[in-house]
Amino acid sequence: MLKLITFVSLLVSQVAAHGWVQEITLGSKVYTGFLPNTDNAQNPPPARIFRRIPDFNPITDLTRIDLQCGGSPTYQTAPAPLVGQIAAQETAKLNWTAWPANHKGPVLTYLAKAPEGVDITQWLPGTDAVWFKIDEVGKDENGRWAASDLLTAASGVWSVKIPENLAPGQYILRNEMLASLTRFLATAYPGIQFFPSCAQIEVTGTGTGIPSELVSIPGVYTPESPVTSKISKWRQEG
Ligand SMILES: [Cu+2]
Repeated sequence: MLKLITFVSLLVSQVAAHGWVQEITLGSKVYTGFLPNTDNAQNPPPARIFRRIPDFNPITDLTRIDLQCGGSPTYQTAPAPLVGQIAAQETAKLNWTAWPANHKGPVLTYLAKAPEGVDITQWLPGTDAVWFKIDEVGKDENGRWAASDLLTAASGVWSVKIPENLAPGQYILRNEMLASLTRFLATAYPGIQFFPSCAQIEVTGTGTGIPSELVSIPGVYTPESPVTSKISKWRQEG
């Protein structure tokens, strides 16, 4: 009987516990996130700098375009109407809603620069190779994972510095939680849950840097990637 109660309560906590970015601070400026539960109930939804998401459910199919900025087969994301402002070498602080302790994995952050002459409020990258990673945190020396241990220790705020030599322009800032659930420790694809969140930002400064190696999303992860196959091994090794 005790086992049954524990199982049921775990189910309940999982349903309640996925999340989204509820607020972002760019330098010293604060912007509300896209809040799926309330924003989707309004028509039109409130204007945000974040691309819309349907709910708090994860992406697990790595071939779906929804891996880029969220979405589902019946609800596609879209460019957002607003753009946040941040200077190169300032820090973006992404405030996630409470993250479940059993959803452990790395946290990654990518940027994609809107092509010259294209307004980011109209831009959908599709499967073009436009993304580069600016931050990745896995497991620290004490065995604490970025998600959820380090995130929770930082009160749900994930901080990422915008590279100091980054060329100015409009970018999609894509912050992503990966989770392998303790109780569903998978050994094959699909097993990892992906939670991407995309904010539109205007980076200012005098930098000139743009990486030459760019990846596509979807595309960067495959079922054979270390993070998506042999998941229990990944969890052990970090
Ligand atoms: Cu989950």
